[in-house]
Amino acid sequence: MHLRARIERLAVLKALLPMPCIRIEWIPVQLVALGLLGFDHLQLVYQPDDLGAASRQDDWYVMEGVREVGRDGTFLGMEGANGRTTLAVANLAAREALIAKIGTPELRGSRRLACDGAAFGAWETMASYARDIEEQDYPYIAYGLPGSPTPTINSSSAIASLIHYSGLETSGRLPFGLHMSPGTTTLLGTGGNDILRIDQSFTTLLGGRDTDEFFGGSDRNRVDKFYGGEGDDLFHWSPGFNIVHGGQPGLPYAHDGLDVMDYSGAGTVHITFNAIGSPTRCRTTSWCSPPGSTTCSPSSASSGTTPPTASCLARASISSRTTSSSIRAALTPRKEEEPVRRSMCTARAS
Ligand SMILES: [Ca+2]
Ligand SMILES: [Ca+2]
Ligand SMILES: [Ca+2]
Repeated sequence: MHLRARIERLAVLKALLPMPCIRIEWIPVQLVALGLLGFDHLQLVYQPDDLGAASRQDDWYVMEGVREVGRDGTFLGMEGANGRTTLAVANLAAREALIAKIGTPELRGSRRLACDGAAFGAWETMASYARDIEEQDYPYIAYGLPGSPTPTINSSSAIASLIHYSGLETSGRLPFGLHMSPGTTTLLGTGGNDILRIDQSFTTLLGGRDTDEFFGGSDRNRVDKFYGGEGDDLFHWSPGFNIVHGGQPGLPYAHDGLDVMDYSGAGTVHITFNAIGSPTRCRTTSWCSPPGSTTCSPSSASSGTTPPTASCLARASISSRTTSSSIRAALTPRKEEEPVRRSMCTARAS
């Protein structure tokens, strides 16, 4: 047999072999009892082989973010984080009863993200990160307005984060027929040290536990949001109006850590305090001493009423650059037993 004929035959045989696939799908939220705002709910499924798709969905594995109501609040949980939960088990139904509950893959706009020998490894990686997200106790926030201090943290955020960590080249593929599903631009950090960057895919970054470092984007017209979570986190300034929170919504201030805002190279930085918030919760190290150096010294220059109870620490390096930046740091209360109220520090570099 000629070489070319052999190659063509091998290609045909390969096409006939069952290949594992990772798919992304959507389900209207009313079907998963979320009942919030009419958004669609994303899920990832692992199809052990790509043959007989519609009839064998009972055995497909599923991973999805879920809304968990606990005594201390509402949190983002992960269903199927073991990587071996089937659609039948997750939905407590099989065959026709399962179709009646969640429809067929076609009705869910099922779309392949990966369909090759690497799919299993990518799925295992996703499951590992799903367990990490499950342990983070991120607050579940169905929708936060783009310019508000509130992030969107929902099931779509979990799915987008898992795809990011899997390393799959998905080019932002979403299920066919998806309606509204906010949260896909939120990246959830891990329980370890993370270096997180704003890019074309993510405009909201959450560090979670441990020491995390954040880098912003260059688009001045977009509001980027950063939330350090627990631990001592470091934020680098970036152009435009951004929201920087050393902790995250609902996190007791005592768990926040000592977070640092680095304005090196930003130009002149002006820091003001929100008169509505309690000024006793903000101390700002705002001015470099002497000007032009990168050494910061404690100051209460902005309001004259700022006792030294550290919550946001800004490093300002005065240079000849004229880049402007406006950054708001929303801070949660220091005392754990206090209700969640924010005091604000607003920093403007010009
Ligand atoms: Ca982290
Ligand atoms: Ca952190
Ligand atoms: Ca922190």
